[in-house]
Amino acid sequence: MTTFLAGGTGTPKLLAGSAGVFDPADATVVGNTGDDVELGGLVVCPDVDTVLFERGGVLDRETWWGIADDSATTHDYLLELSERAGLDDGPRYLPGDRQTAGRHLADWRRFSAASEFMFIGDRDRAVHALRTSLLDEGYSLTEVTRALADAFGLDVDLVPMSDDPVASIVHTPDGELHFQAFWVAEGGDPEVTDVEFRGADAATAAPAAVDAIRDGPVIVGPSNPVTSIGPMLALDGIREALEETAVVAVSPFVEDEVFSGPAAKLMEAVGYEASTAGVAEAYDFADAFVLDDADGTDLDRPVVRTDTEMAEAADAARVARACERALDAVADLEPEGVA
Ligand code: FO1
Repeated sequence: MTTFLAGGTGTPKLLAGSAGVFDPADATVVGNTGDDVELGGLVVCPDVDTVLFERGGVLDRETWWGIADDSATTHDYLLELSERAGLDDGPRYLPGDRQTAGRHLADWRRFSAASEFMFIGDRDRAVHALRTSLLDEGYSLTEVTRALADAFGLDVDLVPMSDDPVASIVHTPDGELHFQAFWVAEGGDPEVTDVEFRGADAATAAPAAVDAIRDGPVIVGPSNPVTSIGPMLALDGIREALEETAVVAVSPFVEDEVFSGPAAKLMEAVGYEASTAGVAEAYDFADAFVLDDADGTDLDRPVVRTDTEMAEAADAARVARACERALDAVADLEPEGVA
């Protein structure tokens, strides 16, 4: 068994080329759900869907989200109708009293379809409609995700981190923004003072996610430590499970340079240095790290170095092999007789 913690593009890119190193049939992928939204009544799970679409062979590899060559008929018509109705001022949050008055899984992340601020392709929207209807039929997000995984012929077991709502809320000097409003609508520009995982205290980690982490070993790909992995760590039981299993983490930084995305700004906002050293502090449960060849950070745990930039599947295979070597280094540290 190997368990991957996935969010954003880092871990999905690693997964895309790791089949020759880690057997997909023995792999579980735990997807972040902190950046999920309910948009126009449909539950959208971006991080789960990137894995779903990548492993299902339909991912748009230009963006690493959404379905390749998807049409935009509904999205474009929604924007046209919104404009004609004078409703083109999105993102339009549902009113405060509606944020917790509908589908429980969508608490604190509800947006109107008026002035739809995220691009949702037509096929992508069908996935969200099916997911939402199955949730409304009473299935858990874990069950629904596995049903979608069957529909896309996935070779890995894909499960969400929780069946309960956890909303990543970015605090700025001008107020709160849901992560998607911060990232998609505001382009990640606002100053960030804090990041909150709303609902995490009351949420339960999905049993399938905790079991997979306990079974281990675990690979944390080069995902954003704050908004991709942070929501998982905020759930009771996940950090404890990680502490008890062999964990290798790939740094999304080369010293203090991040490959892509808002990780640096978000790390600083929650009190970590925006660097590999900061990642090692945030991941105190990690037993070994994979760092870039150009990253000279001195860590207190075993390190395997390689070129960690992943443009092609061959790059991902190289990083996956480095993860395998890092896991071997962890096994060498284990006392005799301990698995
Ligand atoms: N990212 C964008 O930058 N713009 C979009 O319009 C957008 C739409 C979108 C729709 C579905 C989906 O699953 C992901 C989407 N993303 C979009 C990506 C998403 O904002 C983030 O990259 C992830 O949440 C970060 O992990």
